[in-house]
Amino acid sequence: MKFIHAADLHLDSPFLGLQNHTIPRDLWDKIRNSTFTSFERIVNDAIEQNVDFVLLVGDLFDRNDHSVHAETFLVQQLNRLNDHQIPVLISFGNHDYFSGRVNQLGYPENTYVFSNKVATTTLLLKDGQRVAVSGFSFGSQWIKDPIIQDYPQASDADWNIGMLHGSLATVNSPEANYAPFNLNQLQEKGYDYWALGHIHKRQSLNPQKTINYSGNTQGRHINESGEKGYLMVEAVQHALKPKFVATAPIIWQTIHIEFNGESVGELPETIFSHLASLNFYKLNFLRVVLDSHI
Ligand SMILES: [Mn+2]
Repeated sequence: MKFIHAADLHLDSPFLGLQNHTIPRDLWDKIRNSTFTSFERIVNDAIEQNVDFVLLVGDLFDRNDHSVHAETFLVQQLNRLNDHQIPVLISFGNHDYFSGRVNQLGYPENTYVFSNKVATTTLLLKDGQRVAVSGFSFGSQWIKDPIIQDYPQASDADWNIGMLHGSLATVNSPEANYAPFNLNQLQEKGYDYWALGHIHKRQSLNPQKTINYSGNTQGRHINESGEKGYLMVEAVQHALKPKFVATAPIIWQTIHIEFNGESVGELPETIFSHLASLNFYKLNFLRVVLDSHI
């Protein structure tokens, strides 16, 4: 059994921070397409690797008023997965909260969208195994209630998975607005895997790496640095093991360069020779910080 855990696609993100810069048209097109490109690569991998299902854990869209472009694109990609009979489970998050009727979305039949109440859907895999997936969609921008309490205990399915867009939170922190939970509450459910969304930095919350944020699929500014993509989660005996796969076409990162008494005129050479030595293999947006050791 293997599946894709992705979250925070933020399709059609406007990259507002770059809007006031003079950027050549073809480069700007690459930037504006990057959230789409990353997701298309995820779907390519799902098909090539013949995964059992795909989980999309919230913030598929950057804004609640989904652009026509983003909505059309999502349907196209869901249709590609539908053509290969790969189920897709979607729970909307705080950026794309949804309180309408899920059957009005017009998604293909492989796609299951969680409503605003916690529910469990059971997938029957080709090898006969049953996978119970529990989740919910945000119905408004903020959810202060600890909705984790509504998740059921693990069932007798072969695998139990939770999808949850939200954050670890202490009471009264700003993050308490996003379906707050604590680690114990997740662990007490007895699930084999928690697919989390909302936090854009990829991370595991437990040493077994079965409670994970996949991070977003394309960084949108310098504070969302490094490789971005999805987690390929695979069954190894009776444990689920995640492996990160990079799909973002653009990487943001901060580079520190030391300078040692060069004149201003010599600095460009110091900077460019350092950057050349890094052998970039994809498009990088860099913040260069000069560190003085004088
Ligand atoms: Mn997000």
